[in-house]
Formats: sequence, C-alpha cells, structure tokens
Amino acid sequence: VDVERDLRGALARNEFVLHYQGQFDVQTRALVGYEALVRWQHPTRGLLSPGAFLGIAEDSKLIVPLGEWVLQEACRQAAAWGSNTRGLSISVNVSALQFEHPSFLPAVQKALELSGLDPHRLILELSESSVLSNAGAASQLFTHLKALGVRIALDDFGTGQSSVSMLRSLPIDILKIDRSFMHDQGAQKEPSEVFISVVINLAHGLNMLVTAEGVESSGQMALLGELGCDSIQGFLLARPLPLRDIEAHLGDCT
Ligand code: G
Ligand code: G
Ligand code: MN
Ligand code: NA
Repeated sequence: VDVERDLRGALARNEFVLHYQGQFDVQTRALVGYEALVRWQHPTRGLLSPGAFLGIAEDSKLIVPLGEWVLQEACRQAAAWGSNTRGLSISVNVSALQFEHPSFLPAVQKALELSGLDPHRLILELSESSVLSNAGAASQLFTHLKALGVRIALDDFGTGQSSVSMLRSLPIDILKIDRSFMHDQGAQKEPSEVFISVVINLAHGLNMLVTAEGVESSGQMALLGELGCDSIQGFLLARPLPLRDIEAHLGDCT
C-alpha cells in the first residue's frame, strides 16, 4: 500500500522518465527507431526499473494513467526529435490492463493529436499473451488503431500460444521475437535457430516484419541477417539510454 501511495504521488510529481533503446536494420545497421522504456526516478531509492513497480502499477490499476503518460511523453519527445529523424519509429509498451480499458483508444488518439506525431511512426507493443487472452476485443480494437494509422507489434513473441489462424485474422504489423530465443548459437543448428527461421518466414508470408530482441553478440546478429530478419534490438548495438544520451545520435541522423 505504501508503494501504491508512492506511485500515485510519483505520477503527480512527474517522477517518471523514459529511456530509449535503438532498433537497427539488420542489413545496413542503420537506426530505424527507438523503444521507450519507463523508469521511476525515485527521490530516495534512485532510478527504478519497471520490474520494481510495474506489478504494483498493474494491481492498483495505476498502470492506466501511467501508460497514458508514457504514450503522451514518448509521442511528444519523438515528434520533437527534429526534421532529420522523421523516419524513426517510436515503440511504446502497452500492458494488458491498459489495452482492455475503454480509455485506451481515446488515449492513443489524444497522444497523437497533442504531439502532432505522424501516426505511422508510432508502434504499440502488446505482449503475445495479453493479445491471446483478449483475442475478441483485440480484433475490434486493432481495427480502430489501424484506422488511426498506428502500427501494432506482438511483443515477446514465441512465449505464448499464437496460432497461424489468429495471426492471419489480426492486423499485426510486426512480430518481436522474444529474447529467450537469442541464446548463443553453436555450430550445430539449435532448435531456437529453427524456430527463428520459421517465425521469420511465417511473418513475411503474412506481410509482417520481424524484430529480434535481446541481440547481444555479433554471431547472433550475423545469423539473424542470414535468416532474413528485418531489424534487431539488443545490448550489442545499444542499451536503453536517457533522452540526453540519444540526442547525440539523433544529431547524426542527417
Ligand atoms: O526496461 P526493462 O528491460 O527493465 O523493462 C522490463 C519490462 O518492463 C519489459 O517487459 C518491458 O516491456 C516493460 N516495460 C518497460 N516500459 C514499459 C512501459 O512503459 N509500459 C509497460 N506496460 N511496460 C513497460
Ligand atoms: O518485454 P520487452 O521486450 O518490452 O523488454 C524490454 C527489456 O529488454 C528492457 O528492459 C531492456 O532493458 C531489455 N533488453 C534489451 N536488450 C537486451 C539485451 O540485449 N539483453 C537482455 N538481457 N535484455 C535486454
Ligand atoms: Mn517491448
Ligand atoms: Na519483449
């Protein structure tokens, strides 16, 4: 309850900040976008990761206003990145509770309107499991989101139970392969390599793009390139960084 009160106060005191992790074209290594990742700049405990507060934010439903803040802030900051960065996408994580809430669609609309961000640049990341447990609601909602022009990514893909028919029936733009499939590849073909290859071919067959997350080695990056993955995200190329630290990179995007 203490943390919950703290969390409520933190929203009012504007103690949350966004960090950004770059996403790169696997062939050219060009920066293609950023994923926004929330942190809590706690007055006494220091910078807290989502693991320390997202569970409580979910249980207390504070994830709804917090999620709206993240959406608005990410859109606002991305729209301000300057004319040379107009091609960069901005990915925002959306929790199950948030996307089931009736305020979600209006919140997306409001974040786009307030920021003036080109809707095509916004990618909403929903975890595979949260979409699966709400497949009916997801279908309707996704149709509305597509009408706004935003893109939809299935996050942590491969950890849930998606069926091909479900993937075909929903207007999903991007599959993000979960980082648990990214453990180091040996000389021998490991099951995860087969899995990654199947996912890439399936996605491309359904007109979707594939992002691999958790890429930590150049061996993984090379393999993903060979398998035809579209973009990669991971500590190898960039860690999540505060806004001031990515601004230097943004200046180089000309
Ligand atoms: O940034 P980090 O790797 O510590 O993130 C841990 C988890 O928190 C990840 O699963 C990530 O998806 C989630 N997360 C980060 N930022 C947000 C956010 O703004 N909203 C939601 N719902 N989840 C987030
Ligand atoms: O669930 P989601 O994909 O949103 O999780 C994003 C989280 O993954 C962030 O908290 C980020 O810190 C973490 N992350 C990003 N790249 C890597 C990586 O290369 N290795 C590991 N172990 N974690 C990563
Ligand atoms: Mn994510
Ligand atoms: Na993920």
